[in-house]
Amino acid sequence: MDKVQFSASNFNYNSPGYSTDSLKQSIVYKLMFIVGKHPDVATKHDWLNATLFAVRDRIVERQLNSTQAQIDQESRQVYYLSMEFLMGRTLSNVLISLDIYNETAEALKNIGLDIDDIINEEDDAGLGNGGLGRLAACFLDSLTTLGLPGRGYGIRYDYGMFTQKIVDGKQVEVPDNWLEDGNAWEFKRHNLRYKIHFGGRIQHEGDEVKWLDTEHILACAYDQLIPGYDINFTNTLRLWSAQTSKEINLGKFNEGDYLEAVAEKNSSENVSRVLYPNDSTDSGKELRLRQEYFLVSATIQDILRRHLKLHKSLANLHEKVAIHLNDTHPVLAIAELIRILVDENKMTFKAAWEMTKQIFSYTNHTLMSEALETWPVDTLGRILPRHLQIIFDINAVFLDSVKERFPNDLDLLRRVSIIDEVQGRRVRMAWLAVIASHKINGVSALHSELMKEDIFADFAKIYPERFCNMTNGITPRRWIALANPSLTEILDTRIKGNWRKDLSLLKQLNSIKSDKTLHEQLAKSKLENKKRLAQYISEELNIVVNPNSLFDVQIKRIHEYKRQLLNVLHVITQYNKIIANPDADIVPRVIIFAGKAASSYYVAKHIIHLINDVAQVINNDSRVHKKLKVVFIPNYSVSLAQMIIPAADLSEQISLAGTEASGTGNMKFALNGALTIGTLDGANVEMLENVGEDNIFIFGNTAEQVIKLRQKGYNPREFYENNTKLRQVLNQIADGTFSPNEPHRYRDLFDNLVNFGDYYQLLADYQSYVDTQSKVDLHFKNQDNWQESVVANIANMGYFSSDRTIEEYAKTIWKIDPVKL
Ligand code: B1N
Repeated sequence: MDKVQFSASNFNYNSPGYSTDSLKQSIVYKLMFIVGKHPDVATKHDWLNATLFAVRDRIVERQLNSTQAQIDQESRQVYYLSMEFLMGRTLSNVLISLDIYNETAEALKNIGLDIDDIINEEDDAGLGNGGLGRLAACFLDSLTTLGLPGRGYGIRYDYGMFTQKIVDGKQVEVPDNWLEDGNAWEFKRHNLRYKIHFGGRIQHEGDEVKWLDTEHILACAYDQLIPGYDINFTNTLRLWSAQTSKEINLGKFNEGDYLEAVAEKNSSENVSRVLYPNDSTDSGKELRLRQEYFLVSATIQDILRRHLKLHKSLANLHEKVAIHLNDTHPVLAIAELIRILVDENKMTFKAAWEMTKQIFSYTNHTLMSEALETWPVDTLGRILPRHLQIIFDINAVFLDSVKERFPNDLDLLRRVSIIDEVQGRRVRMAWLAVIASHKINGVSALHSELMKEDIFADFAKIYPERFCNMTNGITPRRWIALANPSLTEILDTRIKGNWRKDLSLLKQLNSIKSDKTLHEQLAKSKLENKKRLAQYISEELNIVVNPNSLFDVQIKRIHEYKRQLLNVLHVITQYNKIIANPDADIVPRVIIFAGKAASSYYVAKHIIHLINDVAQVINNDSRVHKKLKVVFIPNYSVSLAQMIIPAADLSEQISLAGTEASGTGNMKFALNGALTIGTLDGANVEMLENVGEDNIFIFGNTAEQVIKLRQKGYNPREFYENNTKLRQVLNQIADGTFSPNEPHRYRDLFDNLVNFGDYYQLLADYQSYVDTQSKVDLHFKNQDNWQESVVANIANMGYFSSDRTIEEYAKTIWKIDPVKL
């Protein structure tokens, strides 16, 4: 589109102000002239949208200035490609970033509205499954707060992560229509649309390759501004939405085939319809492959368009562009970049390949084989024939280089080939990512080590210099300043300097770790947060819990490797103990669970059912009244996490050692003053190093012991037979104690543990877990000691700020510098 020419001197406007009065004016103005409602008839949601519009106005100027600064400085940029961005709510976060929370609260109050009501009216942007998607969101916050130039690219799913309802104890999935009432935060970029091709065939014409007879759809850009904290800088999260390409439709329409035209419209727009609800597993569905290609094709086209606009040539692309792959999901970006460079820009394959290797980097988020993406050669060849060809070309060049360095090692070639010939010819996406990336990182120290010993062992020998570790982190803005106002107040009075921007400042607390007033303040803050949660539980679930009990919390996706079932074994053990000794001096506990199960994951759903059944029996047993309560909070989300985490005393991080790549919930809990009970898995290992062994409860086998046990032949039945209490608990699960109407309901779970190998070794870790839980009780009984540990946790967790993580990425992987403002 042509640019309009005008004289800058004619261009006058008033920047919107930040005072209560100015905010109030804007909000009412937006309500009337943008939302189109009179204040007398406006709903809460109308007011929310009006407030979002008003606040958005206040960062647009920053956005324009930030973009201009990047253009002027010709900054090298990072593009973070992710199928998931789990952003949660926007309004409250922006108010914190701009430091206008109080002014806005006052403005709304003057209008007659309560800010909490308006904030809570906002739907979470739930465009992610769990840790991987939330990490991407924390990273954008840190990138921008550090003034680093970058952009997130993802998909604007019409339906995010499903809403979880619990009906008769079972999970029921309900669509999450998060855009139903509009999304006032986004800018639709009407002029930014790219064609995305699928299918067709390849034709060779001399040296040239043509991809012909494809069908195509359009990707439309929607931008969300990402404000940095206390900095005049923003970045953008660009999300793609699928639209039917007009040409296809009109053709059909002219033939008068209205119904077919509409049907086709629906099917191609399906690409951005819904987020796949699998966490740490590969869905293997064709639509998912189309989604992945849709994201990367639009993104690569957009990156190249921008680069050409600024630099007029692609020769320096690798100097200006760093592309990061958040797991293998966007890995087709590699083939797409080569395709565009070679087929559309006439670069040689060799030149394009050399450039590509300098541009890409890749994060691996899991070692579990069921999560590693592979696509049948046939499927990939049918949907993306040219890309398959390019992948074969990459593989050939790579295998040649391996042959040269390791002659006569046929087995090595077979193992590192991108094409797996053993399981029916499949493309191994992780191999492609490793071969094309100059840096490959794991997400915790342990995970990064295991990565080199385990799935990428061969590659670690071929490319040792590529492998590194970037321990995950979380943003203190959302996870402390926003989620925990009372702790924020304590930190603001106790800490010199702004800990929101430099979380290592929390170390100052170490010098006052025995300060009794500090202990009292922390205990008071925790109790406040627990009361807030208790009220929510009572209103939503009609369960009364005592805020003075120990709040023992496990909230995360439901997955066998995370071992919610081990927690349940402890709950039942505790239940039996109270019944056996009614007068024993027991620390009252509320055990809180939350988390979604993938809709197709039977065992995980069954575990949710069991938790609810156990809760039903225990909560209605007057013998344990006041000493034990079990609560499953439905529909876990970012917003719920913001309420639950600050209310926790104990954080359950009990995955089988060697299975949880990092975890990030573990960090959020500790920073909010919960103590951790956990295995030596993922980032727990580094948390132990930071907070010290007196302030964390570690139990169970190490990753090494887990492997040894598996090798020597693990027999869970031995544990069942030799441990009376464990046997009792397992028998209760099997005999219907918690499902009297259907006594065999959980027989399969029992069999998995006792008779079918107990893959995640719950029984091996059971006794160690139960003993360690007793140590927790003992520690909790002495509140002075407990509070000292709380301080030690808060004080020494600064390392786990995502600002630190992003600084490391920026320096060692992306090679980007802050924009000068
Ligand atoms: O990524 C998080 C880690 O903290 C967690 O330990 C890890 O489990 C999580 C396929 C995944 N790994 N793999 C996934 C998600 C969706 C999907 O379709 C895999 N998520 C993780 C952040 O590093």
